[in-house]
Amino acid sequence: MDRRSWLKSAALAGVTGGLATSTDEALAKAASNGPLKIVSVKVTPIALPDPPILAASGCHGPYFLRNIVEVKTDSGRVGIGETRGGEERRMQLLEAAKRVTGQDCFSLRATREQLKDLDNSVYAGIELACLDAAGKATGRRLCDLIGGPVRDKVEFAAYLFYRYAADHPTLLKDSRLVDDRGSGDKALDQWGEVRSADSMTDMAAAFRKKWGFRVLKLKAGVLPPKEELKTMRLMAERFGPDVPLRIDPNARWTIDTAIRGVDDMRRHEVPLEYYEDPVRGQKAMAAIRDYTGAVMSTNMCVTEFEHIPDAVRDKPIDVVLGDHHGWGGISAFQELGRICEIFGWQLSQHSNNHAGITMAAMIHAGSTIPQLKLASDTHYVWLVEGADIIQGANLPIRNGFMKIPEGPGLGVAIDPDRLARAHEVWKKSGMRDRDDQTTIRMIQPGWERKLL
Ligand code: GKR
Ligand code: MG
Repeated sequence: MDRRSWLKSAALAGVTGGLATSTDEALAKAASNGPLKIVSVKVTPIALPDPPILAASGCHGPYFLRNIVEVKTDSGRVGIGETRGGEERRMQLLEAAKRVTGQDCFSLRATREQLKDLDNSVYAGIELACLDAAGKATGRRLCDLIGGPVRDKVEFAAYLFYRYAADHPTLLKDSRLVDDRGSGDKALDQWGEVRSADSMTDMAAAFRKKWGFRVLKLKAGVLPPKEELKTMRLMAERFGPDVPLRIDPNARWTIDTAIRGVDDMRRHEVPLEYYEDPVRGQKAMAAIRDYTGAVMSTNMCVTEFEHIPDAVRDKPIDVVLGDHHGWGGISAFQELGRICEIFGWQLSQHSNNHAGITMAAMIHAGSTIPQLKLASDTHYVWLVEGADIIQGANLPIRNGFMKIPEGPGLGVAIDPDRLARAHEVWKKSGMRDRDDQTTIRMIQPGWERKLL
């Protein structure tokens, strides 16, 4: 066989071992393309429907805000990313877009340096879109590009919020509301009002039935602490010792309440997995930890690398809830895993409201971090079916786990019509920043974030 015919047959058979795969072809194509240069970055602010869930900050408004990033490359491939919403961040993303145009999607260390004066979540959105583009160019999943998975599915916890009914009459009059939700069958969702220990325990049972969650996290700092502790008690009684419980008052409790909280949960044998930010600041957290011996976790007092030296000295925590948006990208979240291991901290994953792109990113990231042994948080259960901006149905949660999406890059794609709709809602609603206080004051005039 002459050289020319051999090359032809080798190409047909696939030079790596007999079988031509689409991955081989994609790799060969990508290699011949050279660097994956960014030619433009599009930033689309969106607003997605949010039910009136309650937290220490008040009540969620009719929509939550996100920024969607699309990185177009010289290969014609577009990488997608999602990051935190809000005007300041959007402006910073536009600045980042200028700076990274002309960069190589694979040169992420350099890009991180270039954006380090901006909010961490800005780099996180750009990094994600570059990784997605790189995955598409090489035919590999995003998790494969960042070290490869150590697990093929990631566990999530039920994220339980007290709440008003989606068709609360006052909230339906909110002038920011621009979709056709109404009452009864037309309500955004059918969970109804959940503002007591009994109704929360029932909702927790329904969450377990629907999504199979093993671990339950109660968002506290909302009702009088007595009622929230009663909720923990009732959930412990209903689900037994094998269902770990978490409680997160988002620093709205006094030191005294937090200490009494531990006593109460111990007395009633609540299987508390960790006590998340009952009080504000490392010193106060350290005092509770020292006095009660409770396992303490945070997404409030250790939220960036600069907070770690003080935390090592003062010992406020046992668990860090990492978040690739807040810590500065998936690479930073992976680095955090290593640091946690060094200091004997456990790692969990924090969530704010998000769409399917972030959901996919959280699964890819979580799959690659060996230290992430605790179930992650996600608000995704609150995103009603059909509202997401990705193609197809919401990503499935089965038995509390989410599988790594298949396909190159993130494994999810934007639905252009849904993205346009969400952007239109952003425009018309006029919402530009999260403001839970305004919403709660519609129902509870004069509401203040007082310590409980
Ligand atoms: O969505 O209201 C909320 C949460 O309270 C969120 O803002 C927190 O950042 O989920 C977060 C937490 O664990 O503290
Ligand atoms: Mg928290």
